[in-house]
Amino acid sequence: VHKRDPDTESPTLRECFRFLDLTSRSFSAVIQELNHELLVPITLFYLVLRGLDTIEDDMTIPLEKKVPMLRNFHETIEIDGWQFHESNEKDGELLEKFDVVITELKLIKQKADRPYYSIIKEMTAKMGNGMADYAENDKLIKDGVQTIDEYELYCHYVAGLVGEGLTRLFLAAEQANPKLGERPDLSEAMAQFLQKTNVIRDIREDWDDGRRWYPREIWSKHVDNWEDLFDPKFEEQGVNCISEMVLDALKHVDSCIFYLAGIKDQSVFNFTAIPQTMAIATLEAVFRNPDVLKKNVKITKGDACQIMMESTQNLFTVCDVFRRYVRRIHKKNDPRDPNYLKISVQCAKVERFI
Ligand code: PS7
Ligand code: MN
Ligand code: MN
Ligand code: MN
Ligand code: MN
Ligand code: MN
Repeated sequence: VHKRDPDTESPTLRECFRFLDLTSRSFSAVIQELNHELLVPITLFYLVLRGLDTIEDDMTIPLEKKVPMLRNFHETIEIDGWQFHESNEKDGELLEKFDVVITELKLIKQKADRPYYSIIKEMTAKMGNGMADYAENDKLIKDGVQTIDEYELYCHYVAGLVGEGLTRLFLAAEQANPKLGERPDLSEAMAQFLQKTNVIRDIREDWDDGRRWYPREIWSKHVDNWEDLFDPKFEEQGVNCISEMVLDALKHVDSCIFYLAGIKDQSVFNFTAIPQTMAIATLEAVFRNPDVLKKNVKITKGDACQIMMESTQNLFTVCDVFRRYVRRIHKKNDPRDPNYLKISVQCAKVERFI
């Protein structure tokens, strides 16, 4: 049962939900199940950031044009009727009809007595500037992300800020424990875990687009040249590199569980828990899997369905999912992997903790 009520929705809002379905592989269903208070603000937050990401991802927009577009996007969302017809990305249609999002944003700015609009605008400004820094950086050194710190800063811009914004929306709606407001590190961990999983899984797709987010500090321990990761001759090194990236992502798991303990509303719990459990299952699917270096690896429909059911109950059932997939990673761990011991210790820690 959707919490939406298409009969009373304005045509522009209905169009926004159509765009949500069109542009979101993983978030559309969980967003549409959100409670009445947060449904529209979070839908609009998603569409604004999806628009921004479509600009970031479009490698056909020259940097001289892309960088100011990213930096100004929080102002652009206030221009009545604004549209963009020059994107070659798969989600380009959203930008072509972006005026409908702007119309609905204006309505929540006026209607809501809560600061939803200003949270969306502030997070958009920060994310756009962060994306622009990395886009420019790439031009200067043309060599991708260097250190783990740099990698985590990028994940902060494109996901940590989403986590901060979402937590502020939940708090403004009084649907999360106010203590979460005093623990920005927990929101950040939730976001780092999702973004790192996305980066690990998308290695091939991103590289085919001419981008790389794995930090040199990690991949250079396994191969001399980035391209070698995709050479079948170096398959074992590639798999070991992915292992080290997975190990790095697993350090956020404990904090994610703490965060979820602070959510009051069931629909917000489902919305925050499902992406996390899908992420741990994705990490298991990519772990020691050479296919990641060739194509996009996905979890099976059956697994996704089971995870969905377990993630819409309570924290105990969510912990069961985490424990199950961490056990599988632990079992798949290979003594020939240079990080064998560290991975084993990290898995054991999570298995005990949760
Ligand atoms: C507002 C729900 C809940 C504390 C578009 C949700 C792309 C992984 O680019 O689409 O296709 O590979 O697979 C989402 C923390 C952000 C982080 C970030 C906004 C959770 C623009 C998700 C979604 C914080 C930058 C989408 C970070 O993956 O990526 C809303 C708490 C957008 C969240 C991007 C990535 C999200 C991402 P792609 P995907
Ligand atoms: Mn992007
Ligand atoms: Mn993207
Ligand atoms: Mn057009
Ligand atoms: Mn990606
Ligand atoms: Mn994707």
